[in-house]
Amino acid sequence: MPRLQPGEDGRHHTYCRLCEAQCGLIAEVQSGVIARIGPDRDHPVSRGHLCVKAPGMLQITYDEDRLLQPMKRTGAPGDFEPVSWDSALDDIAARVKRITGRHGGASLAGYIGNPAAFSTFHYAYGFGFIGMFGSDKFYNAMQVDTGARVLASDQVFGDSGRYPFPDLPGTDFLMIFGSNPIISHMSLITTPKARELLDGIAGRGSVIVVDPRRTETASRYEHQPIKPGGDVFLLLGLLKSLIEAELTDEAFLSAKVNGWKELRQRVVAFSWSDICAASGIQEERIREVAARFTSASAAACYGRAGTNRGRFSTLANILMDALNLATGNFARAGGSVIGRNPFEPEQGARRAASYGSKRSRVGNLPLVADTQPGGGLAEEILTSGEGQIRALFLDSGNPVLSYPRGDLLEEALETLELFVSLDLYMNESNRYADYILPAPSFYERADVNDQWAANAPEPWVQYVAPVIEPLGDCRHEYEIYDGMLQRLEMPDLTSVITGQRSDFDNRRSYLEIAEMGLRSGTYGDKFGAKPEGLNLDKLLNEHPSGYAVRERVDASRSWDQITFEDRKPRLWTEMIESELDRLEKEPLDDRRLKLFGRRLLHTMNSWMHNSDKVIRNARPTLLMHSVDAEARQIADGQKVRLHNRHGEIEVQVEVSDTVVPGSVNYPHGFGHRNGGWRQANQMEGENINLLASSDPKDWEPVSGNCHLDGVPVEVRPV
Ligand SMILES: Nc1nc2c(c(=O)[nH]1)N[C@H]1C(S)=C(S)[C@@H](COP(=O)(O)OP(=O)(O)OC[C@H]3O[C@@H](n4cnc5c(=O)[nH]c(N)nc54)[C@H](O)[C@@H]3O)O[C@H]1N2
Ligand SMILES: Nc1nc2c(c(=O)[nH]1)N[C@H]1C(S)=C(S)[C@@H](COP(=O)(O)OP(=O)(O)OC[C@H]3O[C@@H](n4cnc5c(=O)[nH]c(N)nc54)[C@H](O)[C@@H]3O)O[C@H]1N2
Ligand code: SF4
Ligand SMILES: [Mo]
Repeated sequence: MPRLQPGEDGRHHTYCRLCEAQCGLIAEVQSGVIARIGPDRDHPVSRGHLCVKAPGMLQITYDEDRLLQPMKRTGAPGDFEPVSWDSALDDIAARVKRITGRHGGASLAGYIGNPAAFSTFHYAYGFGFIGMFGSDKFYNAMQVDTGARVLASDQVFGDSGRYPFPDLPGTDFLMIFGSNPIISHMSLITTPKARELLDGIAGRGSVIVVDPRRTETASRYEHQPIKPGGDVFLLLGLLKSLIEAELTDEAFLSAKVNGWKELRQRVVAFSWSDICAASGIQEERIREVAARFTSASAAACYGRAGTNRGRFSTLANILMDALNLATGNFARAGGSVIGRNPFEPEQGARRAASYGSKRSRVGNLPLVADTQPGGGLAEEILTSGEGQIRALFLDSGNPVLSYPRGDLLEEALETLELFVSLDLYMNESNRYADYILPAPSFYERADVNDQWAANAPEPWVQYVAPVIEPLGDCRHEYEIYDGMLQRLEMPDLTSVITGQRSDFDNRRSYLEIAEMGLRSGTYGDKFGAKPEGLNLDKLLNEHPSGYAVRERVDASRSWDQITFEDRKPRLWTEMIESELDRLEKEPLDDRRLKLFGRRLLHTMNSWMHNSDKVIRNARPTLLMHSVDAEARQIADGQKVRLHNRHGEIEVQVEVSDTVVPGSVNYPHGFGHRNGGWRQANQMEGENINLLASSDPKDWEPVSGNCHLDGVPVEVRPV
């Protein structure tokens, strides 16, 4: 069957690029318009799975509030008028030239947000653009999302870009810390079948969900409630139990792992009374779980968003790695594994660990994976001196809602000499921009699921063409960056990234970056030398639903992904030692309520709220335990004021014993008032990040991660 052209009537193979599951989809085009989004039952892994957000994205694509023309600011924040691409790009290029001429390349910054993670090599060319001016001001959502895991990987495995994940199809005993996969569909693991795989594990053994809330996932499996931020103590307790019961494989640990002896010594020194008080879990229970972990034939522990934004999240992630290693479950089928990126050479890229070699200008924090601490963006803009940010390129992000103290960031954004945003909408952040340049939704874009295959227990690759051509005057982000470079008489991005010269007239697309990686990578055709291997054409034409490169991840090859010379994980580094010292000194604060977050099935961070399909059932409420509600004379459904020294918001209470006493819970990404998304503006809900601190002293010092879960707050009836 000949392949359909973009916009041609018929059934188009595509996949969802909203979350890591990347479900295979069929888009039905009628009269040039996408009429329906349905599941692709032929997808080798998702086999028909999808959620409400993929069809929701169809509404977003055709949303009348979406921007389809370049917009230029004409007055107050939010006042824009449409302009031509030429006038926008000419003016932006001239201003970039003037600013970098006067203040140097370091005055340019880029923030690239979450949706770009699912757009092929988007970070590479977005940050590549900023880098071409000599700037290292790269910002993204890392310090509100993955930062602690990224730093843990740098320390333990020598590579900030590789993440261990549980080999779910073979696991018998899984401990999940701070993740709610029934709603989020998993993160830093790529699988569209989370529920099916977790059900399988529960059938063979156990799934224990460690969470301060009895989440949708926790109530389906075995719930272990914990105090917000208590994970690091529970993990110390689990390791201590194993050591005391002599259940660790000491011969293996001394042969295959560096630093266990030193870590072991420090772990046993923590007292049971501190461990139990800080986690809220009894010693017997911790010992029981540790014994079950070791007796399972294959076990793994895994942590995500909820173990990334606390006071000691990096250490918690490192202790999870230690638990997997100490029980012999690392690199074992059904254990904790590290997969291979099909877009990297066979041996895996050998990245030099860069941690600590650079620090931020404001706050003097060590950069993790060469990324600036996102919570410091406002101060970097406002603090004068060398390297002050004068121009910002905000691409696929909404930091006014996603990072702490958006109110301060709003003030800073308004002082920029140049602020350019690439987005589908006017949001709470880019309403301060000089220009908003309209980008296509993923249904209007070709993509290949590049890096994510590395995190898949059942790895596949898929390459899809656009279902329809970009609507209106939208342009792919890649083309927008190149359009500016061309006007500045600089080389185009692909030639810079691939090292292969081309010129603007026969410019090579971003897909060529993927093509080069795929063909030279593990599963590639080696440019013809291995004819049975893959290239993009073959993927598109012979495997339109995606191609499973292996049935299962090769667990034993996880060792090869460790980039230290001796291929041994490290459990003892200067950073680990200093974090343990800090942990010993940190006083327990049980006086105030601790605020932590949740995700709703029917929302996507801060931005899909203009689709009634998506938000139909999304009503944010403050969950509060009955004990805490009674103590404050607060009734179910009542309006309360939530406040601390950073800010205050008024929200509605839902008295619920699903949260642990002493804590309250509210979803993030709300608080729309004045974006261009009219329906979202009407929604109930407030921005909880107004209560989070934007002061670097309050963040995790080693990672620069913002403290978003476990934030002390007071709650009073209004
Ligand atoms: N308190 C609290 N805060 C949190 C979290 C939490 O759990 N609790 N979660 C954090 C997490 S995990 C994340 S990832 C961040 C997300 O934070 P950000 O990445 O800063 O923001 P998003 O809400 O993802 O907003 C994405 C923007 O990209 C636009 N967009 C969508 N698709 C495209 C596209 O293809 N191209 C372009 N150019 N634009 C596009 C949308 O219109 C929207 O304006 O939020 C974080 N903030
Ligand atoms: N429906 C939907 N799906 C999404 C998203 C979305 O916005 N909506 N966002 C996507 C993105 S960007 C990401 S990063 C992933 C994230 O996916 P997940 O990592 O699964 O994140 P969450 O669903 O926020 O779950 C975090 C859990 O941590 C718990 N938690 C909070 N504090 C603590 C703590 O101190 N200790 C422990 N043990 N638990 C704690 C919370 O109660 C919550 O249940 O989801 C993705 N999928
Ligand atoms: S789970 Fe939902 S949002 Fe995630 S990829 Fe699948 S359809 Fe898209
Ligand atoms: Mo995220």
